[in-house]
Amino acid sequence: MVIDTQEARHSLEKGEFSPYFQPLIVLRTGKLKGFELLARWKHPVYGWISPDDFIPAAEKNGWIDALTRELLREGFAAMAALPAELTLAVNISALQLHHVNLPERIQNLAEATGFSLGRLTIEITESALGANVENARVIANRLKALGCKLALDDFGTGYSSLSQLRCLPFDELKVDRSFVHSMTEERESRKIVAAVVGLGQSLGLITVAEGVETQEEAEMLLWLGCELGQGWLFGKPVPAAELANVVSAPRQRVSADRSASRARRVYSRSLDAQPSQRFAQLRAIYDGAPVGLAFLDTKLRYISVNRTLTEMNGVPMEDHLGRTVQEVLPALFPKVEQYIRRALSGEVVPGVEIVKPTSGPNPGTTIFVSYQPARDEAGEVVGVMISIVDVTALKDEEKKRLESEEHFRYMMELMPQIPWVIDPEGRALDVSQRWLQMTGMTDEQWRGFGWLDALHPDDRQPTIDAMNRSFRSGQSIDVEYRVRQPGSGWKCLRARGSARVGADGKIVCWYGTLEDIDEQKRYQEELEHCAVERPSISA
Ligand code: G
Ligand code: G
Ligand code: MN
Repeated sequence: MVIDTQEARHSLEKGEFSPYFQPLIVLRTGKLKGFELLARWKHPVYGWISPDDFIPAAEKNGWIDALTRELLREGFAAMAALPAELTLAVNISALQLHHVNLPERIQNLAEATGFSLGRLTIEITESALGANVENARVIANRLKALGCKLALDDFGTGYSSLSQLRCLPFDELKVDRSFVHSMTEERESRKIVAAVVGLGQSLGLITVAEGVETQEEAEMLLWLGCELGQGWLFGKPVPAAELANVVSAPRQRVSADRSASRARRVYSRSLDAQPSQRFAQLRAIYDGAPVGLAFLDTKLRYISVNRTLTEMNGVPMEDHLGRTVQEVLPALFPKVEQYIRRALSGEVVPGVEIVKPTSGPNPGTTIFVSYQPARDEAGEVVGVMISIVDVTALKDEEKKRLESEEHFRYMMELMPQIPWVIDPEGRALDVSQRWLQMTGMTDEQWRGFGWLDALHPDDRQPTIDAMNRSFRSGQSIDVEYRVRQPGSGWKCLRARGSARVGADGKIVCWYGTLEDIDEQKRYQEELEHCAVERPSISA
């Protein structure tokens, strides 16, 4: 569209141009940081004219300074009425950055409206820097001396962006909205945004994402470590009259509970520390863990290992990094490859017990290994996290325990008495195999109160009574009863047992033995028989 210079200047005088303000948000807290001032022109005949049309015309035809002066005057006045911590960002054209009196003019406007320049950020597009970098640098330094901050706008769209970054003392980097907008769909955009945010962080710059339209984009940006966000999600540009409403509007945190995973929330919280500090803290935790830890890339190369793992593998850190598992641990590799590949295909392999091969380091030790896919901000698997615990000592303990249990069982089965264990109410918990042989009961039948079924009906109640007395008093059990022997009638047994008392003074269970007193009984009966007969003889 062709814009007539005369008419534009006339419009400027009539006040048809006005500043609009778009909110900038701190992604981590969701709080309002400030606004970017955007020029708007409402023509009485043509309606809204886009800045993309009139800014180039204003630059070309020499009325950009007049326009900027008008916008800043109104913008500063509007901001002066808002809380002092809110900032204002303004766009400055390439040309203007070469005007030696730019800092002075800005300073005068600020003073006239009572606006502090500590709140001002000057946004410069990378293409704006143009040929005379030296001149731009002098002006930029003077603006900084006045307290202004400098932002590199629309980063990533022009060419030689990286060399521009070196030219001026920038404080902020604004990631162009074309990348932000496609980052949730396009892997390339996402990687570019991640890299730009990383670049900004490593240069100590505040990173700002432009054109944030969805919650998903905001979450991803937060997760990447981007600090500020701007876009329709947080608010469209508004005129000065609506500023107070925007300032007082309630705001939501980006990383609310909807956030995709716990890991992301934990990560965003750890952003409280400076990146370098955070790294040192994590490194200390990582190295100090009593667990071997490693990160492999998709080509099965070690990207990172902790100290514990270097000791477990008997291989120094530097001999791990960049080399594959197969190269570092050739003997172990065939045993673990399948699990690594499963994790790379997205499966969590939570715990595998592996005995180390005799030809590798620490032969014969048993390790317990977990494999977890590592994903990037869009869920794509980018590697595998491995954690390894040496369980050799535990395994040895278990083996010893099993052996000792085995000894005990063997001894029990050889004893003439039949051992048993019952709970404090009389339910059978364990009994020797010989009880089964003797009574013909199956494993299911004797459990609980089932064992009572083997008793002679006349002996059942007296046995229960006697045991209940012991349960109440804690005194030893000592009862006699007859049990059914399939095919050979009744056998007389004597059951004796004592309580095992727990730390709380309560009975945990009862241990006891059964003794075959059949012959003894028969002998006794015979004796009694004799005794009964004897008087009749003597009579
Ligand atoms: O909302 P939007 O259409 O306002 O902005 C279009 C482009 O115009 C953006 O790249 C923005 O940086 C630029 N722009 C908006 N206002 C100004 C201004 O006051 N001065 C300059 N130089 N550029 C502006
Ligand atoms: O100066 P800069 O190029 O950053 O100006 C911001 C531009 O982006 C303006 O044109 C503004 O209207 C536009 N804009 C701001 N937020 C959004 C957004 O969420 N989506 C889109 N598509 N444009 C936006
Ligand atoms: Mn801008």
